[in-house]
Amino acid sequence: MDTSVASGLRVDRARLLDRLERLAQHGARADGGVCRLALTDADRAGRDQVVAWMRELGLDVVVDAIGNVRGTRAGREAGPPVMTGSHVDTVATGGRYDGSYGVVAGLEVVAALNDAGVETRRPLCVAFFTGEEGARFAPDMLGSLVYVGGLPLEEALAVRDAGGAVLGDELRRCGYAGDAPVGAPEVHAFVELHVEQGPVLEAEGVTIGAVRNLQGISWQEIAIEGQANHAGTTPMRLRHDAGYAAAAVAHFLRGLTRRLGGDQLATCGVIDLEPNLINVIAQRARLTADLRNTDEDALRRAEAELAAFLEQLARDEGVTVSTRRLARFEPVVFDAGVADTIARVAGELGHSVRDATSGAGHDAQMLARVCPAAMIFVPSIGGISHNPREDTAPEHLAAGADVLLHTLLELAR
Ligand code: HGY
Ligand code: MN
Ligand code: MN
Repeated sequence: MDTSVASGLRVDRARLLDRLERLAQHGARADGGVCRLALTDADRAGRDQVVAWMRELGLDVVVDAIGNVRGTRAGREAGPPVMTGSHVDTVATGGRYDGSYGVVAGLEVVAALNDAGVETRRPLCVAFFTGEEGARFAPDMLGSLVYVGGLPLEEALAVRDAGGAVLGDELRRCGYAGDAPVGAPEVHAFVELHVEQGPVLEAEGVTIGAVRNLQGISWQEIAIEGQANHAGTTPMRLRHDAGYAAAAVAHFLRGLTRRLGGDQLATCGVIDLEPNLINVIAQRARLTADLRNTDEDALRRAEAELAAFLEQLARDEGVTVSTRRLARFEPVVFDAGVADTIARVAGELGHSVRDATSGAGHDAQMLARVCPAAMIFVPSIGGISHNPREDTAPEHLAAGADVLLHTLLELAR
């Protein structure tokens, strides 16, 4: 059967958009965004919805011991599948496309092949991975990291969230503590479709990004212990102010990026103070540092400079500072052959395409450890993501799904 781009085989845009809309109802926020933190009831509801669609499409559904879910469509031959997928969990103030789009588009590819009666040589698999965001249980990309054997299962199951809940308990509570083993999967190739979450494609008026690399990520939690005291009676020279120290770290990080330049990024996304009262010098602070760079040596330098600053701050302010690593992934270069296929297919479909670098972490970076992997990006309106305003034009959502369809067909031949 002719399944080439010229055959006219395409996804069904209306069905794609309808499933995206229906998935966004699970964990819907009043502002139009989505909150499906990993292994909460909303995440379970989203998972259940996707599994129901997998079953409707005739996929063989498998849940593994960390809650990753794989729906497989048989090929003419058995053997390692061509896999696509992403994640169903979101940050607390998420949009409706981060993660969801890659999973729903994977299902749409299956639906289009079913409608057209196309049988592929290799099996096709659509997956979603547990806790990609890392916003509740760190590190990010946790499920796919365990899937490829990068984090021991028992260690992952023992991870606690900020409230002390244990990942393994939440997995069981949600009914996704599966039987399938994790560790050394056989995957022929992996392609993840994702919104860019940045401004580049839109700024250049380009529809498709063939993602060839992904920057390194360093997450750490910083705990500062000072001395609570009266804001009105304590002379400045006698203070050990955890609130000031936390603010000094955030200010240092911004200066660090200016000083290092290049691709260095730094974010202080969490700053919690105790007792967090207007007239009490803060006893303690818990904050986070998210450092990213496409260059591993530069990222290590940024980490070293932050460590040196924290030591100096502790001495100067008379506070104690401790750090805990939450995630550390080196930059990843994706498979050139798969990225070339994505670029070529996009061109054949008549879409503008450019090479892209991912600023965000993705499950594809973990699958790249065990098989040839790459990603497809479509534009984010205003470059906005991790924000309820996240949005992408319907024609771009359909274009990305068509590129995914024909890329997977090429890899599954
Ligand atoms: O943090 C990230 O880059 C991804 O959204 N988990
Ligand atoms: Mn994502
Ligand atoms: Mn995300």
